[in-house]
Amino acid sequence: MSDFVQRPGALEHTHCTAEQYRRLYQNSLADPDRFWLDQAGRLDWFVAPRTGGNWSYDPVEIKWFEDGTTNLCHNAVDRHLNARGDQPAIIFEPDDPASPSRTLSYAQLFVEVIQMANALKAIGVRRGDRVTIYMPNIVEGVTAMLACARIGAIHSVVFGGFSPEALAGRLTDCDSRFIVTADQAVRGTKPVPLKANVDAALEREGVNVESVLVIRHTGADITMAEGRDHWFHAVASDDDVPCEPMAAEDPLFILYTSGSTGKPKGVLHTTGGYGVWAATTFHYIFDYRQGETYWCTADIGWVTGHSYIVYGPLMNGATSLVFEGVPNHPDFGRFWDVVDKHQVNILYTAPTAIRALMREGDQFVTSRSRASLRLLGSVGEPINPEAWRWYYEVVGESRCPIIDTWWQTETGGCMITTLPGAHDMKPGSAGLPMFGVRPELVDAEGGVLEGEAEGNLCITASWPGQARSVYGDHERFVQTYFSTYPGKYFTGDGCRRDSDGYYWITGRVDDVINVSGHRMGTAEVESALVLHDKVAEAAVVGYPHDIKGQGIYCYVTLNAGEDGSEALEAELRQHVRREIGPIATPDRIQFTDGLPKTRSGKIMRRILRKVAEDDYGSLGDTSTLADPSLVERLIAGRRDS
Ligand code: 6R9
Repeated sequence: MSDFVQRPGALEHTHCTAEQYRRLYQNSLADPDRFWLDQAGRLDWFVAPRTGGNWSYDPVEIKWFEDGTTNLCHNAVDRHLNARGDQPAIIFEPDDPASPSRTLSYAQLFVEVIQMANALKAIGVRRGDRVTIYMPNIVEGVTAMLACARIGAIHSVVFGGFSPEALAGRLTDCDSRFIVTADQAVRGTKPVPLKANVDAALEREGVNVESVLVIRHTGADITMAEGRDHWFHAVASDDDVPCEPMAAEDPLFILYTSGSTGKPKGVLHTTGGYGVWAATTFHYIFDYRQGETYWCTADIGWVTGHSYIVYGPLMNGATSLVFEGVPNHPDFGRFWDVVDKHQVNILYTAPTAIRALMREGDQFVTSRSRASLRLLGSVGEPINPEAWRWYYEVVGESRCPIIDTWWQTETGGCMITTLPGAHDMKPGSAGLPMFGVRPELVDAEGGVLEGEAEGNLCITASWPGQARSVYGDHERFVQTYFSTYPGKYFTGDGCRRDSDGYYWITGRVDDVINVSGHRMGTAEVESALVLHDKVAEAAVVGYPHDIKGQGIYCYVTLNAGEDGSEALEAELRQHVRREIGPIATPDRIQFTDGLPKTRSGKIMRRILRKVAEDDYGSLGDTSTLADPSLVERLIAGRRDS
């Protein structure tokens, strides 16, 4: 097919040819239990599992390897001590390029994980407790996750860019009594007052935190509450802390993510299946070779950081680079400086970063060597072919394969991607299903579409890395993912399959928007807006944005007597940042005297999306609107704004 970009010939996959992929994929569908029990051999187990999958989508109950016991901290750290104790496990590159970077061998990582585990125990954490990690992207964030896994506590990492309000919601939802945080974060020289945010969150009603563990990172002045707050360095010790034997289905972590309705959901992942999925996908998809340096630019606050900064690479004994900074500080060449400085071989980043760097011109890239790069990855949102080509030709000089990995917080790890050096690529297409993944395209009525088709993407059989539930609300899990198309997991994404069987993700088909690779429920932004005392009603939609992929477009109606001024617009922007965090800052706010509703009062978002997109030719049927004349006023308002 003409749209193929052939894999660069010199870089054959070391473990898997296209033919082997076909065979393994077929095996994984023909006998999933046998296939996954084989793959489970990638991990050390206290008790090796003899059962593969035991799952049902109706009723929804998902288990993998249920008779096995293991510990993922052991698999990520301890098991490497004999064979590669002196090899680098983590390279830390700080925000400020003038500050020294740090390299931790597996032996040193072990020591720091033990210290963190002792600190957690000292502040009262026990097996099964939820521990909220609200940290910069630094080594201690990683060791906090691993220390939780070690002692059998459940980590809930909350991205350091979230507001006190958002943090409080995530603390109460899982009744977390412990927080690990730092005095401050810095991103591109901008300080983020993490500890002060924690203090503010703890004032909120319903928050029930006993102890806060504080890492001294920038040395900023902070207040410590006697009896509640503990400096890490004051309570850490080197006492031996053994790895708790965890049943495969014991929870490993909760990670909050946005859906189309209501507040964020605590997606729950368990130990054995998630571990096998993260280890296996990392092995095949990144084709890691011993001695290489691998860099995933995500933050540990997102699932990509969980699976592909921490668990996947470390379980494979890789060297994983942890970057605290941002792509544009001190200038737009920072990524390539880091690549050269640490001789990075594998780079995994997001389309939003690629587009932002592309816009600044090639000289930031070509002025750096990048000779070490061997493989490039993309994740988080659809990558437009133009950005793909730039990544491929300019960054990778047409010698590095690109993997465009489609997956979700709920899937635990990559689900659709080409294998580097094994498959030809198509710019804009994620590619082929991973082992064990059965994608299906369905139409709006649930009819299954065969062959070349476009529809809603479902997965029809469970895989080990699948989320098990929504923490504390299994019914919500069932409703959200298994009720639209009974008997199938519905991803929320639209997708096309071409005549070569390649999958092209077209984006969310629900009320989730993807802003710079961050998932956001439009309902979350709406709830934040209506909390403002001048706002009567709000409707939020996504619209195409050059850099962010999607921008946040807000339609706002005001209470009687209020006027939509520029000052109020700025105030509402600030208000949303305060309520959720900077990632939710509205790009455009349009004041309107009404929202387009049907006579039964349902907001017709289709119309709002079209107006936000500046696309008036295809507004569709507006006759069912209670006030059809409103559409003209919305369009006029869009043009004025
Ligand atoms: C890993 C992660 C999940 C949503 C997902 C989809 C979008 C992620 C993508 C992609 C097209 C890719 N998405 N990777 N779309 N191509 N390679 O991002 O998880 O934060 O839960 O977001 O992101 O829309 O449904 P999460």
